[in-house]
Amino acid sequence: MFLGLDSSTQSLTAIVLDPATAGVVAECRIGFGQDLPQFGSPSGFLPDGEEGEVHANPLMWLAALDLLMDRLRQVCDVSKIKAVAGSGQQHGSVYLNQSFETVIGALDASRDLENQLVGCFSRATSPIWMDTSTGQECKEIAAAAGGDAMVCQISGSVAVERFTGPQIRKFFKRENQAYEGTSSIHLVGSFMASVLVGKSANIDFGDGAGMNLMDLASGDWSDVLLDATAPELRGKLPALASATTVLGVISPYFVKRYGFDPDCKCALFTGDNPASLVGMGATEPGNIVISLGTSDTFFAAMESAKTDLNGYGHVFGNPAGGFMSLICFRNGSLAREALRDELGLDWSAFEASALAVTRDSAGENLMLPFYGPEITPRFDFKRPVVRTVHGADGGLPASLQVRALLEGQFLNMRLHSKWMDVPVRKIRLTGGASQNDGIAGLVADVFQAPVERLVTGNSAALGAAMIAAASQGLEFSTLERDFSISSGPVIHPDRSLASTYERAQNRFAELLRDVMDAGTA
Ligand code: XUL
Repeated sequence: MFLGLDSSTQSLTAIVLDPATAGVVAECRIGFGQDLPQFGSPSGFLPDGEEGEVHANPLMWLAALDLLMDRLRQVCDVSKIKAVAGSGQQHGSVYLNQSFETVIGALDASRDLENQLVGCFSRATSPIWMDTSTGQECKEIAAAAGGDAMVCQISGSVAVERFTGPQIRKFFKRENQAYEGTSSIHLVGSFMASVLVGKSANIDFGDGAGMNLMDLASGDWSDVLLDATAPELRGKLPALASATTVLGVISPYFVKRYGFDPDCKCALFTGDNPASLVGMGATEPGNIVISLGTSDTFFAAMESAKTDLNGYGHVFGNPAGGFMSLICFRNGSLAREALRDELGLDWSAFEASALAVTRDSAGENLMLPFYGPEITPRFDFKRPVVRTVHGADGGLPASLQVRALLEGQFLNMRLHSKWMDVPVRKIRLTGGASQNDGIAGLVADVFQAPVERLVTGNSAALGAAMIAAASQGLEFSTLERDFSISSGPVIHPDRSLASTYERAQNRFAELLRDVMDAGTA
């Protein structure tokens, strides 16, 4: 059996799979808000950060790991697990002092992780991907490295607020002594992997590419970017390696405390999006994944590393080899929930309106679907901008507002994914809102491509379990055939709407340009 862990924004999830029966044996989830209320993070992060800061308490992730393992051993025989791998919310960073390696190398199985590691942090909290506080540092890094295009060419992304390099630079500038007292900087995923294996883990190419520090071409840290970010940085970063690298066997802590086999192997943790690419069966170019989550993401395997000169898209390592692209939209569920609340609907009524809309209103009413700052496109939106068929703002019945919002989200995705230049042969849709047939149908129509949904609810944890299996010699193609299974019939696009959505996309692009040029929303 193989275990995949997904340490995401709001929860820690485990999936155990058995390739012999092509089945998922167990699934467990710890919700940070619900199961660990003592950390004061109802949505997985510390509320009320100033100036766009969004941090989380890394001790919460450790408490979740203990709790999860305890639940897991009650629902499955963990001694049969041959290998573990994982995924973590991308970009988030954990700052550790020199005691970290000693402590994780000698954990006492009678005491919990939180209490043993509490003294290992040189920074008490971890900035996560939702943090937008490093605009100034992004500018400084770009200037020092020779401009945005250079940063993008080396690392696959322009300097981005939530990426780890700009976050590290801010820490270096604002808390210089604490930076100097930092022996190692891990990503959320490589931090969890380190604890599991009892020594400092490598960062994989998938997650490493989300830092603005990795040279995509060489697969090593880039000296230009390291120098542009903070002094002495190379010495604080773990080495890079591919996701299927075996780090060693699981730490005796997990053997003694939870009953793991002492020979259970640990592979690396990758980012949640690269892991999801695997779980969604999309490691080969042609299958596009759209994930409708807290943030919406659009990602796909790529033939070669192509970069987005507009600076919105990113290139990461594909855990199965080669590259993947990713575009992240901040106003995902955030916006769907905001409109739902504004209209006073519950989810089922919201989804029913998405389902109920008639096709003759397709693409008619435009909405820039942003309730707050967006990263794709990067703009400080305050509220959605609506243009009805009559040109005026608002006044639309609820169902048409829901349709305009969803169409707006998918038109925005279509517009900002053009640079990838990958054929959209099939879309695999995942995440909370994907189960709704109306929403899935809209995706098919807007992109004019067939849409499939998979049986799994957590593609990142599933992908991580598949990476664990691949680290032991199983083929990704076999794993994808057996585990990335479609949950129902393919939803085909209405081909008669092709030109409607072509036009809608152009009008959407124009409206976006007008609003952004005017500088207010
Ligand atoms: C990707 C991104 C998010 C996080 C959290 O760039 O910021 O998708 O990985 O899921």
